[in-house]
Amino acid sequence: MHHLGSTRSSLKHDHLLQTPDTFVRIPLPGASGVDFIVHAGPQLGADFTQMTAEFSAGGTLAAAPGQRFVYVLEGELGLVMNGDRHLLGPGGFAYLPTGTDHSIAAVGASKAVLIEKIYAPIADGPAPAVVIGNESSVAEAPLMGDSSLRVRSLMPNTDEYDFAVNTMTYDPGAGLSVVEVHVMEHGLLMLEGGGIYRLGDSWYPVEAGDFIWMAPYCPQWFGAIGKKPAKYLIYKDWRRHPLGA
Ligand code: UGY
Ligand code: MN
Repeated sequence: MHHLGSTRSSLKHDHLLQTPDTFVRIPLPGASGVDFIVHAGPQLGADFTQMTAEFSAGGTLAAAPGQRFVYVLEGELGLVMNGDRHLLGPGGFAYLPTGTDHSIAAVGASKAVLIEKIYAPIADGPAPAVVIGNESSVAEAPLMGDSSLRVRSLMPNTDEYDFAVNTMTYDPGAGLSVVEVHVMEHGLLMLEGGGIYRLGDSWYPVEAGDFIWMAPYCPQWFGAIGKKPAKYLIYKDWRRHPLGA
């Protein structure tokens, strides 16, 4: 069914809402047994790439073009590094700095968020290190004192890291306390529940499975609607001077 050409997907100069009915799967060089949905990249105006990687059993990724962050949505990925094998199940994540010698292979059919970014070094700054974890063991913090809106920071918040990846969980009825307008861009995947997202001058109903890109300074607000919490995974560039100095 083609719904006569209608979709909730919308592309505007400062944001993209991409809903699953419009996802197109492509192969990428060097990967095998993996379909990629490219949500954001330089073609969109983004300074990072965010993809969903859909693995068949045994599927493998190619080497990363820069830093790589992987977050498992479904199934299980085997990450091999320095002779050690780490099994990442749902909620498992890994941050691999540029040049980290590693391989990633799916144990069975699996799905993961893949975020890649060219590193922005700071003069004489320390180098970032590998991070491996599971979201379930990261403590939640209320956003600006609001316990109905909880944030988990998956990346260390120190100068060596030039991006952040957080999950945000909203109880039904909870919302951002302000319309944010900020220099950082965002890549966002709705993981659970739904609500209304304001992006620029548009208000959209959103639900689990939707992807959103927000350009720098895109006005943004979210309110959760429904009987269960809404949750999303959100990327932002972080801790870098806007002049790149
Ligand atoms: O981290 C953030 O900027 C986050 N509060 N933005 C958002 O949820 N749209
Ligand atoms: Mn924001």
